[in-house]
Amino acid sequence: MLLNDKTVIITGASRGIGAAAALECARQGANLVIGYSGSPTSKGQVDELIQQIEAQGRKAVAVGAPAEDPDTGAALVAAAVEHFSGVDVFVNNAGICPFHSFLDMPRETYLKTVDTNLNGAYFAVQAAANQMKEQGRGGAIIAVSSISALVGGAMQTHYTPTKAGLLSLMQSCAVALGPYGIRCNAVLPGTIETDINRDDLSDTDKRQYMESRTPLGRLGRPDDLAGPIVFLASDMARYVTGASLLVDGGMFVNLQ
Ligand code: NAD
Ligand code: RM4
Repeated sequence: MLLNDKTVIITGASRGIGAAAALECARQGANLVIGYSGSPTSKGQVDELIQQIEAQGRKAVAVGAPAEDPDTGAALVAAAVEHFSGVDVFVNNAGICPFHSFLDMPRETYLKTVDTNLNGAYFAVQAAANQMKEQGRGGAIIAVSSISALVGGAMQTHYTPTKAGLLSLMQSCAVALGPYGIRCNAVLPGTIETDINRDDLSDTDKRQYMESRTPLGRLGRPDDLAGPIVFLASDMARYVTGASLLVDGGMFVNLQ
């Protein structure tokens, strides 16, 4: 039990990487605050996830609040305080990637992507950090960044800067929050099959290219991220801060 009786907040945890991480945190003994967009579809998925968490003998509450709202972080923290008396781990996972070409990128698509992936995250991390500082027992903050923080994509010019921004945010927050014992790290997933890239990977040529670039021979699954996130959240990583962990089956280093 790496997270016994810890309280973990995860944003965008209705499905995909966030849901897989939430379930593994529960298996490791944590109680969960599940952030989700507030849409009816997400609510149904969250209800199922909560049942799975409760089947592990742990507790979970859901907070429907959009990631782009600067007040969402405070709402998530308030739920953690109300139900579990505080927060030990904050995982910023919510994100969107509406694939689109650069020269005709709609202004709204760009702004929505930056607001959801980065601007909301900034205020959520700030809210979690203030609560952790007040509690005085340290904490762990993890951002789900991306391999796309390090490399570009013609259809991701709105998205990759948000992922680089999250990585940079964790580096600066590691410096700002180290004195309070709050560790800040990033995970950088490669290509993980989820709803975010379902359309993109329905192009067979693109999918085969992504697979062939991956030395471990397959695309990722959401639960491939669960172990790395739990590790960074746990005391096993007590001297790890400001770090970034690629979880990409080797895709990044595969040049030739
Ligand atoms: P996903 O689409 O399955 O999950 C995204 C989650 O974010 C969902 O729960 C969704 O409801 C939530 N979300 C979306 N908009 C939201 C909003 N406005 N407010 C609150 N929640 C919102 O995809 P995923 O792959 O699990 O993505 C999770 C994170 O992982 C994202 O930040 C994504 O950028 C990152 N990531 C994914 C991959 C990949 O290949 N799948 C690679 C690198 C990084
Ligand atoms: C990731 C990476 C993946 C893509 C997802 C949407 O950061 O670029 O290849 O499928 O984003």
